[in-house]
Amino acid sequence: MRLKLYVVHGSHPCAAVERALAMKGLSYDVVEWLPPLHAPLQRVIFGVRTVPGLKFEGERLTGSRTIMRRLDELVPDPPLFPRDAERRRLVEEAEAWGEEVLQPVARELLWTGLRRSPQALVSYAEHAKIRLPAAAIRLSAPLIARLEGLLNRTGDAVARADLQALPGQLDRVDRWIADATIGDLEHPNAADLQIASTIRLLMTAADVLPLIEGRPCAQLALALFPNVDGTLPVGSLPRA
Ligand SMILES: N[C@@H](CCC(=O)N[C@@H](CS)C(=O)NCC(=O)O)C(=O)O
Repeated sequence: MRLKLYVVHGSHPCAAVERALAMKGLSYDVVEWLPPLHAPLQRVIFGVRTVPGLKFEGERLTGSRTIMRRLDELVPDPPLFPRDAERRRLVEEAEAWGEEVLQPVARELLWTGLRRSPQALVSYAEHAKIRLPAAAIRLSAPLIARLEGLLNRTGDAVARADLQALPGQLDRVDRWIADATIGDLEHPNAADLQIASTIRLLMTAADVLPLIEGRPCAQLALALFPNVDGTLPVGSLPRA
């Protein structure tokens, strides 16, 4: 079976799906888009504008949660969802929250910060497959950050609200680690991947890092996603 994964370098839901593919031992080809061009291209191929997208044997799937479920059907071991019904319910609840509530926070904060510090975009492209000269990224960064800000409906007011809400959201994640809904490093589940990929990306923002470091969720994020490109310098985000 030949799988083709459509991604944007640095996208956290793409990182979550790539980790799931690796856990399942599935090999796959990667098609990497340049943001924000991925939006129209994904729309043509998949009918929706977001990454990740997965194509294989006539199937076209988008959405990290949909893809995780299909991967679990294709290769049941190791499972991404517990087999016990009650445990599965708890993991699905955490996963849904991770996708719907926490995942957008990373996009909103980073694109807001990158509007103030567009040159930092070079660091987020460090290990991208599409090798663009740093000078070209620097030149296009202000426009990309502006377009992505619009696409993600973000700006200073959104970022301020996100920063205010984040400590409470991280407390919630730490409680899930404490009650073992997530946090089993030997057997990460879909909620681990969904939540930890977002927290890891948030940790690249120097204004956000102090809210996260030292917490159990920081350890989880670093363990599951040790290598993530990018550094958003201090002062890129408005104060909460
Ligand atoms: N929540 C969905 C959507 C993911 C998503 O929004 N991906 C971003 C990149 S991190 C994207 O494709 N944004 C482009 C857009 O909103 O048009 C998922 O987990 O698959």
